[in-house]
Amino acid sequence: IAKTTLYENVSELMKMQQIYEAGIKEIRTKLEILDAEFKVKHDHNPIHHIESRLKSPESILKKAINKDIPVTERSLEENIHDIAGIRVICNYVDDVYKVAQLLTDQDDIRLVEVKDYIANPKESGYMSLHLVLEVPIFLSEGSKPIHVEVQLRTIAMDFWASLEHKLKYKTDNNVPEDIKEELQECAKTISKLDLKMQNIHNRLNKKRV
Ligand code: 0O2
Repeated sequence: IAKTTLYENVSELMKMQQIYEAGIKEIRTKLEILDAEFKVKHDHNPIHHIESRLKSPESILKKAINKDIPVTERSLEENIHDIAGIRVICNYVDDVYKVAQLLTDQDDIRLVEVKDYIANPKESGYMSLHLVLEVPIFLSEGSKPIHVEVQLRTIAMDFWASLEHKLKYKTDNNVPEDIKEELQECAKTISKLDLKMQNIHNRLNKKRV
């Protein structure tokens, strides 16, 4: 892209960012309300913590160029689903699915896409539940539906993903084959650990009832 066009695109993208920031706030508030309600009803917080990030104009453009997506507002909005990204770190595996269900059941949310990398982990070993949600943002000129990507995972899955991400970055994405295999093994161990912790939680909960 020519330098001037690039500049115009970046300033257009910066305007879009304010709307996507609003999308993050909407979903974050919904999650916080669900978590608080769950605590009162079931004496358990399903969410450990929430992280969010807005994709920078530079990364949006980079992704658009890599994927051959035309750099227009409409096409970026239709094809890049993770401009607004929220990561929900849950305590237990069941919490991941419960929070996803309660969120997608809400009247103003439309589920656009689900990728269940917990049921079907990625080749790397990566596990998370990815949702693309459509949520309306109410602006002065009316409402505008936007996409927000929500990644839900347990603390254990997050521990693996964060470290693996850093390791990949350190090696410029050229992780040696034997280390890749070890990382896959670690992911399997983590998955077993998650199920064990879930089981302990369920047994203790039953005892209290
Ligand atoms: P960042 O910095 O986290 O945003 P696309 O999103 O269109 O590029 P795809 O295949 O549709 O590609 O998306 P996918 O794989 O469903 O989800 C992509 C995001 O999931 C990544 O975002 C990571 O956050 C996470 N992810 C996917 N695979 C792995 C993995 O093997 N290891 C780790 N640690 N994270 C993974 P970005 O944009 O790559 O990065």
